[in-house]
Amino acid sequence: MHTRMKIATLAALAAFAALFAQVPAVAQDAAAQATAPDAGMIEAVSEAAATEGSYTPMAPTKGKGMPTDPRSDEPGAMAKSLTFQDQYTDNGIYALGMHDYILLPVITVISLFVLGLLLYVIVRFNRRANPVASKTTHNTMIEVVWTIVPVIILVVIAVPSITLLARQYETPPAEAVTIKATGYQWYWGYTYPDHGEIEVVSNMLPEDEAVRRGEPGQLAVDNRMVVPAGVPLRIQTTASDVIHAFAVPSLWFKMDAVPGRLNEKLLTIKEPGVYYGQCSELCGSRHAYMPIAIEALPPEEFAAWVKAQGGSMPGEEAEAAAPASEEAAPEQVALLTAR
Ligand SMILES: [Cu+2]
Repeated sequence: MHTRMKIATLAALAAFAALFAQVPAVAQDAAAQATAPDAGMIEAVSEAAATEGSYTPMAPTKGKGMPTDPRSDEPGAMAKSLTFQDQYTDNGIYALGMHDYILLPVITVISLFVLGLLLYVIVRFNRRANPVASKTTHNTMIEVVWTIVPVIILVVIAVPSITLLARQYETPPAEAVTIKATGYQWYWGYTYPDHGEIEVVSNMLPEDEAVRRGEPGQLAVDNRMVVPAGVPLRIQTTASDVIHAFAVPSLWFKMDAVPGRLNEKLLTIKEPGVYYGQCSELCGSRHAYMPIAIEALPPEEFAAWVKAQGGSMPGEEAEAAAPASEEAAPEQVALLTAR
């Protein structure tokens, strides 16, 4: 039973991979039509953003934080497009290691073993080769082996699997930088409660504009979610209309964004870079056109970006709080006049 399920899983994986390989081409055709009317608006927004501050969007590194096009000329592009993206978080590296060094070998060995058994039975025990069938019904040794071996295999898989599950539920530390991602039909909004309530509205760039900027089509956005690298982030997700999901494959991060609910998860990006993702919950007609682009910057550059957005770093809250004391002034005035 166990081995049959494994084969079924493998077949499903293969079918899924084949399906996945076709998606970009279909999506691109649709995008060309769907995004055309928004082009002017997005252009205007991005130009306004560019003139605001000293921050210049980071150029993405080819093959990092983005899927690989199987049709590209890069060596090994086809193989790379069939598996996971390179990982840039500890959990991602752990999970991908588990996939590459435990799950895939186990699946392969079991599949080949079962295939071998089937071929052996077909050749050795067909009616012609074996006219008088054996009446054997039980073999204690074989029954013990085919019970114990699958148990051992499952335990071998369970240990790293449960470890990974526990790691993914790790609570963000108190000093983590909070960023709240809100899903809208059909774009993302990012707010920074620790940084003077900066709000970033992030819309997909039209295909030709993305290509002009050297970014992957369908994944590039006008305003990215900018975060510090190497620092624990408390990513919160919610939605304003329907359920969306905030997912970035190269960071091993996926979390539902549900209206009326605040989900929270720890994310620590190991190194600076641009990491692309997509909404991963069917959320309506433009579900495919609300990509996510995270730009992880060294902490000093992140602070500069915060300044450019008109926000403040947590240490500078004293300055920001100064005008608030003026609000208290009328009471003081009242006290003074009462004397
Ligand atoms: Cu969505």
